[in-house]
Amino acid sequence: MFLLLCMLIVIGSTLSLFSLSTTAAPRRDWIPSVNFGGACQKQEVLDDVAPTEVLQVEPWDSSRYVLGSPTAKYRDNLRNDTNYITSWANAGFTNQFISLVNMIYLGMLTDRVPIVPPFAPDHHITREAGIITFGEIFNLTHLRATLRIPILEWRDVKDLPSSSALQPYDAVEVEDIGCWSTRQESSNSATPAETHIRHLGIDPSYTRTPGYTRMTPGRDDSHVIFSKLAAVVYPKRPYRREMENLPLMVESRYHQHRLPPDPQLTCFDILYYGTSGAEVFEWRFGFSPVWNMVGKHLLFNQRLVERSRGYLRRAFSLGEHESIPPFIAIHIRQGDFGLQCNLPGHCLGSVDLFVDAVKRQEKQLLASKGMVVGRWLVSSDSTDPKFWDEVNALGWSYFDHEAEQTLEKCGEWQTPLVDMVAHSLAAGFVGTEDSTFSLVGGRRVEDWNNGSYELVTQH
Ligand SMILES: Nc1nc2c(ncn2[C@@H]2O[C@H](COP(=O)(O)OP(=O)(O)O)[C@@H](O)[C@H]2O)c(=O)[nH]1
Ligand SMILES: *[C@@H]1O[C@H](CO)[C@@H](O)[C@H](O)[C@H]1NC(C)=O
Ligand SMILES: *[C@@H]1O[C@H](CO)[C@@H](O)[C@H](O)[C@H]1NC(C)=O
Ligand SMILES: *[C@@H]1O[C@H](CO)[C@@H](O)[C@H](O)[C@H]1NC(C)=O
Repeated sequence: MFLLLCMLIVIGSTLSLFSLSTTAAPRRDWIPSVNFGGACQKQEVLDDVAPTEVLQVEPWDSSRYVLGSPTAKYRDNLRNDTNYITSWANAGFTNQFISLVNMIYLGMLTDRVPIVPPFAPDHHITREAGIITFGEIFNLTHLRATLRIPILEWRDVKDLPSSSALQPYDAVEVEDIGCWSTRQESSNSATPAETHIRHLGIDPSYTRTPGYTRMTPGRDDSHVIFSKLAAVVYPKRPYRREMENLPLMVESRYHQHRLPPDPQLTCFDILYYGTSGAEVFEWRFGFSPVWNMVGKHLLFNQRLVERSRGYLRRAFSLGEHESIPPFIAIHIRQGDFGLQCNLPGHCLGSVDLFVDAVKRQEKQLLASKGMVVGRWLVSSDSTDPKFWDEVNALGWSYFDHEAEQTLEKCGEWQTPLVDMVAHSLAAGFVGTEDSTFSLVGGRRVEDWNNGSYELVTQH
């Protein structure tokens, strides 16, 4: 972002329109003071313009990084002095979340302004659910101010159907673009992300990221290393090893064009498998740079938090204004995990498997904070009545989404969101091994509530 700040300084000192907060503003110390005498003093005076005379525009104010209101073609709204990054995503909500947060992180490494797409239906959510934008769920104002970088959404750039559109997949303008695919070498197609691409109105051709960006050389590795991707897509003097004559991987689906990767708007099919290079699926570990630097600063919008507090009060039979006592959230991932018994931890187990872990969390909260837990909230994607009977038998609470009519009133995306936001309010958390829905819930409890979490392996 350094270059962009400098640009603002120049504008600021000529028009006196913008001022930067003192910590962000580089002083023009590099201008040699010898032989300039009075000129340098004049510069100092300019730098110290009284705050009342200037309009405060933070450098991360994202409206500065598009030319104006959303346009029919995204390309007509990009600034010719700015570089951008975007990606699509696939699978369930949390898988998409991880992909998009990984993309924002790669934007930070490459001085590129992230353009965040909405969540779009794939597994778990039907096409009819339509899209839901990132900023409707997460507080981007807070994220921009915390990271001190601009972050755009696609809806800021291109005129797109809104979240309430019933068929948001027919963009008026379909634009050609060359993108990168992180797909492993044994596959000849990019990750489809069909609903994203249809919604955004883009028709990408793909070039596979160079072999050296992989965690493990070989044909079957999907994991790509952030710093190596950054070296390849950095706007100035990118690293060119293995870059010359990279073959096109797949031509575009609609127009059959064969564009090489776009230098100004770098785009990836997905970045779910991004890693610093230390480990695969790095969000599992305390050191995860993406979680620590970006993910944990993505707070839910206040309206969603208030809504989940309401659900908690009703589930715990509390009055409307009663405060919610410390509780343990328990996420039991079922659904398609039951169809994947060959994968470790993916067979469905009984609710009893979670009892010991819950007891350990209670003990720890008592020992470390003297906190006595008297409420438990279970959430799951299970639709099996026997499962919910077992939960009842343990005296644990759950949201009655049927009685609340969450789906009917709020739409398909909101049922998991109500549950997810409730998880983030817990004092302790027990989830399911290998579920990212659980993992990210646990990490929020750890970092936002100073709690702890444990993931249970189902067998
Ligand atoms: N409402 C609700 N939906 C869930 C729950 N657990 C899983 N799901 C659904 O299943 C999806 C799982 O996909 P994802 O979020 O990527 O997490 P993962 O597959 O568990 O790693 C979620 O996004 C939800 O749509 C739950 O406790 N409550
Ligand atoms: C960049 O855009 C500005 C106005 O938006 C224009 O004045 C300038 O000529 C453009 N520069 C190039 C290199 O196209
Ligand atoms: C977003 O965060 C900002 C600053 O942290 C806060 O003032 C604002 O109320 C939040 N907005 C929402 C919708 O939660
Ligand atoms: C966080 O919890 C630990 C115990 O688990 C406690 O010792 C510490 O004081 C807590 N920190 C804060 C800021 O509350």
